Amino acid sequence: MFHMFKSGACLTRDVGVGWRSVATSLNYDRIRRLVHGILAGDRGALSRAITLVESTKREHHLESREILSQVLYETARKDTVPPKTFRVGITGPPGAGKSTLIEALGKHLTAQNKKVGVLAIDPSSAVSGGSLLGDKTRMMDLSTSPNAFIRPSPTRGVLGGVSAYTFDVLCLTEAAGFDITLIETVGVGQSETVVGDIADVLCLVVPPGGGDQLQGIKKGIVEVADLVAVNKADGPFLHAARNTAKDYRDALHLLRPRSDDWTPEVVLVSAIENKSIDKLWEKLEEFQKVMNKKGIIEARRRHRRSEWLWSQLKEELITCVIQEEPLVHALLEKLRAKVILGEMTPRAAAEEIVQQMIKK
Ligand SMILES: Nc1nc2c(ncn2[C@@H]2O[C@H](COP(=O)(O)OP(=O)(O)OP(=O)(O)O)[C@@H](O)[C@H]2O)c(=O)[nH]1
Ligand SMILES: [Mg+2]
Repeated sequence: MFHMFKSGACLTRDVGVGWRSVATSLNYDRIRRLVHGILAGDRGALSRAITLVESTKREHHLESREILSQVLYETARKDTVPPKTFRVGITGPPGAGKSTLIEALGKHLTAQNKKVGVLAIDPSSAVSGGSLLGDKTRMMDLSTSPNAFIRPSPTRGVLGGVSAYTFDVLCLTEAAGFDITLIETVGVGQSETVVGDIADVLCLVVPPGGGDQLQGIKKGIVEVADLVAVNKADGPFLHAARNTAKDYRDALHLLRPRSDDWTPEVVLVSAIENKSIDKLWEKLEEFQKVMNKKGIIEARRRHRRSEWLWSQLKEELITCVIQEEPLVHALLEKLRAKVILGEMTPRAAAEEIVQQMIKK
């Protein structure tokens, strides 16, 4: 059932046929051009490669996998410890000003000649079409900078699949030299843990509001935040923003910090008026410095890569083998009925299915 990979011979699957090894004629010229382009920082090549990653066509998927493996080979050779790349997760409730803040922070960084990538993970996009187009227009100024690369990440509707998919895009943007990545996600439900899987630091953006506001924000997000930015600290909102900042400081004070090396802080900012954006970046950089000094960012990345392997393997096995192997699928349906009726334990059913798969 399992085959070795060789260039041009890839593991693939055809619906209803199961796993098989086929010699696929990939467009190696295009692959070579794109890999060179990406490594040289060519944004056009980067965009085209990301389109291949996003494509649902089989040959595009295989090409993107080849591009990624070549790009990773090159970047891994040049990788430094601690990593020079920095992945900043920006989460928070809808309308808190995340996109506006990313634009302000992005402009602050590109003005210093830093290269910034912007990715958006939008768990709602699969259902509603999402607000990604809106985000792109909101980041109009930043998107014209040659030092910025903005790419919304459409999700495939499966939260578990988001991080690995976005991770592929991240590998490409970093290989193209965009060392700082700002990743936006709406802090509802599970998405903040998804961004937590990718980001080195998590910044929670909140709008001004009374105590009720704080209650409305999932406690879980506050627990995993490394920094809280109270946005819209301007005009008529200034007073409320100061109160909100105090509420968060009090709340954070009661929580046990996630790391012994970092105590989360609250920063008052105004993305629209560009106030304290420099201070926010200073704090983020301080986090990076402190964590890198102890090797924590690299250690966390390694741990997560290993975790991803397991979750991807599970996902691949389930979709590729069970769903597309008719016999195993039929067995699954049969045993599922027994499990539902309580005639068989889920564990025994799973074991029997795996035994069948191994025998094939
Ligand atoms: N007064 C004020 N308004 C702001 C500020 N930042 C953002 N806004 C406004 O808040 C609204 C939402 O801003 P966005 O940046 O789209 O917020 P978001 O968190 O990205 O929203 P979603 O992506 O839809 O969750 C817009 O009308 C912004 O103009 C700020 O610093 N001050
Ligand atoms: Mg937004």
